[in-house]
Amino acid sequence: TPAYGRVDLNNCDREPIHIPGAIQPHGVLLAVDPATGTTVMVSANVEELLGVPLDEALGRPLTDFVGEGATRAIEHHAELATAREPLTLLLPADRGGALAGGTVDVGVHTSGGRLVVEIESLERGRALPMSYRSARSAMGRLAASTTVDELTAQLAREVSSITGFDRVMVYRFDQHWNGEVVAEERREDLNPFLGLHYPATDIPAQARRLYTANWTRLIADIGYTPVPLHPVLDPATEAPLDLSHSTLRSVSPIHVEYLSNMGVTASMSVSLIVDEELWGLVACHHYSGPHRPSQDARAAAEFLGQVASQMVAERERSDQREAALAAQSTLAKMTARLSASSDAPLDGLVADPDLLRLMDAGGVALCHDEQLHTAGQVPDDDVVRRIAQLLLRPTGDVVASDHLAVLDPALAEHAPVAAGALCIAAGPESWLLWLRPELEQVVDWGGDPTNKLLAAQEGPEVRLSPRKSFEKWQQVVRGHSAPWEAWQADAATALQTHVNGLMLQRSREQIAVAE
Ligand code: BLA
Repeated sequence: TPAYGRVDLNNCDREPIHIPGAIQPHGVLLAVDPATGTTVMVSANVEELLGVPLDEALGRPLTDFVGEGATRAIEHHAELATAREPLTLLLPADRGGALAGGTVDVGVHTSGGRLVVEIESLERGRALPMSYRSARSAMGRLAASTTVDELTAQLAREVSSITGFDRVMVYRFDQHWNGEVVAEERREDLNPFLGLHYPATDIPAQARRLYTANWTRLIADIGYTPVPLHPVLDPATEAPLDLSHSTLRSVSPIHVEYLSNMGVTASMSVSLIVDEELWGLVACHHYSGPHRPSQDARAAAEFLGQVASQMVAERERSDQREAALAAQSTLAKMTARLSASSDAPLDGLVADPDLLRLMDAGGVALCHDEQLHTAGQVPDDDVVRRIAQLLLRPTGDVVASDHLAVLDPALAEHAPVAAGALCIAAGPESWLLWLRPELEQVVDWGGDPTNKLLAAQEGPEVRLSPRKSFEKWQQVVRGHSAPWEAWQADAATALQTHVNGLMLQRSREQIAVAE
């Protein structure tokens, strides 16, 4: 395993980001031995913030740092199983340090058998505390959404108003952990990121794992100097302190580089967890200097993230239902038109523009009695036949692929029109085949003129940026089409059944006429 802070772009997924040995400077960390109640590790800014010289800060009781009242509150809080919520406490004024006499937010958790106490100042008036009433009305607005898109858009709005970040995005993972910005609330003068895609490497596996356990993280000032822990290893175990659940954890330098290249000056993100898996993140950016919402505001954002997470699964199911219903109604119209038309049914079918729309396809091919009928964007006939041959099952099963080149590398060159396909047999010698172009052709990062401008400003020396990420995403998805949905396979089957019935009926009519 590479050491913390010693990784490059190739092994950054192995950086142990949970043991940075340092925190961000907007707070102070004390690790206490619960057996003795005295400090075993402290952050090096303990004198600056709490007035206790570093060389006298170890082996001392909490009262020496925060006074008796606060110590009692902290010890009581530590005993509660539900100690997620931050404590707000008043520190005594009779000692030095920037926090003396002030109101502070205190987070308490255990790690490696130590009681970890994190203290940061509460900047009054920066953020309004989340009241029960405002939480309830925010939940009501989230619940009023009927689709995933509406839900994520509302979540971005709520988190934006609670935290005051310049840009709040909802970032959603796909099955390969690539991501897309699916909702955005931003300061009006900022360029939109909505609809942009990023490769899985931008949020490496160990970070995703950490974000599944700890749901909120903040970088209050991208330009910060990390404050080391003292000593950096726990004297009892020689192990670094695991900061997975710390709110002050110093973040990966590579990620800080990424954010500063983007012009971000402060950042926060909140995990969205569906069925115990990371579904996405609420990602927040600030561009106008340091930004530190109160612990209360962060906890409220996390709470709304949890509420929204629970609504996502339900909205996803209903989105699927809606899409399936819309497909059924399109199908009904198509089949009605087919039945009513006196043309040969297959000619009528291929000419129907709904045939492409039904499946979100770019091209379609129908083969009957060796005859190929096509519509939309399709490759040459022999390529179409080759794709059908690869996917066709005589059993009539629907077979779909969003990456045809893995079935036959020779198909890679046809990806601009046929990266993915869905195929169904419509009879002994006939089949239907829908084709989709590769995703890369569909999504255009430079579509927004401001992003083009941004790209032009970045010199070649910039190795981490949204534009570079987007290019990497394009490489990752090269040759892939958008995935096919289960309801689309169902629609194909329904259509095939209807067309078969119609063909049978027409051939009976022809026989009857001939007799
Ligand atoms: C973490 N990367 C993150 C996080 C986000 C992103 C949201 C969570 C931390 C936070 O809240 O800031 C990615 N942020 C994005 C993306 C957008 C955004 C895609 O705003 C798009 C708009 N990052 C890289 C590369 C590496 C990398 C190439 O781009 C490694 C080589 C690493 N990203 C990386 C690491 C973390 C991270 C290590 C964890 C940071 C930490 O929590 O310590």
